Amino acid sequence: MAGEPQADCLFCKIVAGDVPATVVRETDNVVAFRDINPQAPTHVLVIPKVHYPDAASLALAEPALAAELLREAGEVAAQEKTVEPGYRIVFNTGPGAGQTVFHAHAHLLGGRGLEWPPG
Ligand code: D5M
Repeated sequence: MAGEPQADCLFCKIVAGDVPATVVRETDNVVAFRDINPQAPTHVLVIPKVHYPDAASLALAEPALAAELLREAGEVAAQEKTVEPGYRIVFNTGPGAGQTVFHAHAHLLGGRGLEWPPG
C-alpha cells in the first residue's frame, strides 16, 4: 500500500533505525541525514518517513507532506548556514536522471558554488 514501509528499501531502514545515518534534523514526518557520498560541503538528504518511490508520487498522494519536506529542506539549509549565498534542492527522478534509491528524497546541496545547468 502507498506510504507503507518497504522491506527492501534502504531509506525505510534508515527511518526504522535499522541502518545508521548521521541525522541532522527530524520531525514527526520527515528525517534529514548526511549523504554518504557528499557532492558538496553540505549534502543532506531530506526524506518523508513514509515510503513513496519518488517526489512526484509523494506530492500526488500527500501534498501537505511534500510541502513539509520542502519546508524542512529550507530549515536544514538555515541550520547549515547555506541560505547565503544559496543552495540547491534536487529530486532525481528515474534511473536516467541518476535516481538510485526509490524512496522520495530531496538532495540539499550547498557550501560551494553550484554550476548551471547541472550535469
Ligand atoms: O540519491 C541517493 C543518495 O543516497 C546518493 O547520493 C547516495 C545516498 N546514500 C546511499 N546510501 C546511503 C546511506 N546508507 N546513508 C546516507 N546516504 C546514502 P539518488 O538521487 O537516488 O541517486
